[in-house]
Amino acid sequence: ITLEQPYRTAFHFQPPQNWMNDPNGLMYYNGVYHLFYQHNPFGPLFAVQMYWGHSVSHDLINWTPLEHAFAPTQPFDINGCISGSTTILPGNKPVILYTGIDSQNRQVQNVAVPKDPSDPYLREWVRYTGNPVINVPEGIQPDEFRDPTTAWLADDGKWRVTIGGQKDKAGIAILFRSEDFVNWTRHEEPLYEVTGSGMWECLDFFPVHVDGTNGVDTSVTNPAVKHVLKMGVYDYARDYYLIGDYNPVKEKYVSQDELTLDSLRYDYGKYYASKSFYDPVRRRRILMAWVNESDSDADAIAKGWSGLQSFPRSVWLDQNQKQLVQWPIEEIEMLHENEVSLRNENLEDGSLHEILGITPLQVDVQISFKLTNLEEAEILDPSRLDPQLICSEMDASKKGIFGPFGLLAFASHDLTEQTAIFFRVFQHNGRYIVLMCSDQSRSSTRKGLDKTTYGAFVDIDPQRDEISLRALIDHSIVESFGGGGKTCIIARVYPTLATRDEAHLFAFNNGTKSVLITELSAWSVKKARINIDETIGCAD
Ligand code: DQQ
Repeated sequence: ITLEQPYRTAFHFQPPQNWMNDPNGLMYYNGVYHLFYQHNPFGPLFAVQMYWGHSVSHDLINWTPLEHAFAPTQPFDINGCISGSTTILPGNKPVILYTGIDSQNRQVQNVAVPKDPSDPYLREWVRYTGNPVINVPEGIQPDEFRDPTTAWLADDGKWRVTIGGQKDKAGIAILFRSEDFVNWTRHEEPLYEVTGSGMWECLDFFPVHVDGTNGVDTSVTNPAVKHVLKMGVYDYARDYYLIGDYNPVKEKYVSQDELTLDSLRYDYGKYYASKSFYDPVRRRRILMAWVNESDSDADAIAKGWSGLQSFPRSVWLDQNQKQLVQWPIEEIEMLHENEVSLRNENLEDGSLHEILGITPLQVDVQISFKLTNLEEAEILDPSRLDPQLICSEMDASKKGIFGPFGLLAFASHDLTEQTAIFFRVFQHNGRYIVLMCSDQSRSSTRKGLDKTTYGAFVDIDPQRDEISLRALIDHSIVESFGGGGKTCIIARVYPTLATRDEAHLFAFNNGTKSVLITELSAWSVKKARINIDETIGCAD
């Protein structure tokens, strides 16, 4: 039997079947990239008793599925092998530190090492018999202590690791130290804490160069780096991050800005439980995250699967040192074909330009716009500054002056179905401000889907800079990068009309002022070999 699977992806990672959530233990080891992930092998819905799925790759594009790395079988993880990270110890020795839910439902931290370090794929992992290596600290609830980061080594020769938790409604990054990776001592003070922010999970803590796009290995601390602390804020299911300075002697992290609901996020759409790792081959830091479904449990059961990983992104500090920049890893070019391009085309009010010659459901598209006479731009209503709210109220159908302009993805020929990724430019406090939206309100004729529209500002100056958008479109996901990766938005969509040969991709302008497309390039993206399992194929 061939199953109809219109929403399975061509180049976004997903397991052969069933439920997947967080990426775990990302690493590069002896020529191979490893991705572990939270997996429920028994069905397409979340289950507490998680397994660690495991796939390997030579290029971060094609992935080979292996046996599970961990199943919940030991007293220290019998109720679930939940999230964790890898650290490469001196002598090129990988070790996993992960959270187990023990027989008394406590979240404890366990270590595991490869059974045979010379196995190129590190198929089997041995859990240390002395686990757990870290028990729930005093004053922390037993179910609020999880997801150890990759550890870092300080000049005193001791490893540090931070683990998320909460204390009296404050989110905390609890800090531990160890000389041998087995005996860990808690540092009295957390690395960082924020009153009232609730439980933090899936922390990530890493250095970024103050200058340039190269990544930095996790243990590096020197004046040429800043440190990023990322927290998964459980109450909002959002990954927020801070930029600041880490002092390993004082054992304190000092952030440039405070954490609020308006703080920086890697992605303003569906994107959670992210994790980064340093890739020594191309000297970059790579970021991946869990992208949840927007359809229902019943739909997941019908599909037989749930959850994607975001396409791997390189991440670095913006020149202004105030935010990060993310960009799809260059390996995507291996999958490019049928390049089409266009230069200097004016888009008048109400115009649509169809991008032909590509496969609209598997495409990588980049477009840049130039605007002139900006002084005619609308004034932003100072009482409505929430970008997501502006995007939902002023959706792609609402005409403005500069904008909405951008792309219509997953579009049916009559535009009944369309996912609009677009910009608007406003005047605000004597300057120009660029808003980026991903409007899912017309993405499908189906009911019962989460069609929330997302939005965020893009920190560019439209007087000086062109406004660029890149979108990775893949059957039921669109990852959008505004301003060269300064603002990112992932959305999940489930079109019913815009499928197979019926889908279209357009550039559009629905603002009264015309905008100039300075450059457009688009490529069809070939199907990657991801966890190919012949029991569940696409109909084609
Ligand atoms: N998912 C894991 C936890 C983590 C949560 C359980 C975040 O370790 O805190 O599957 O999505």
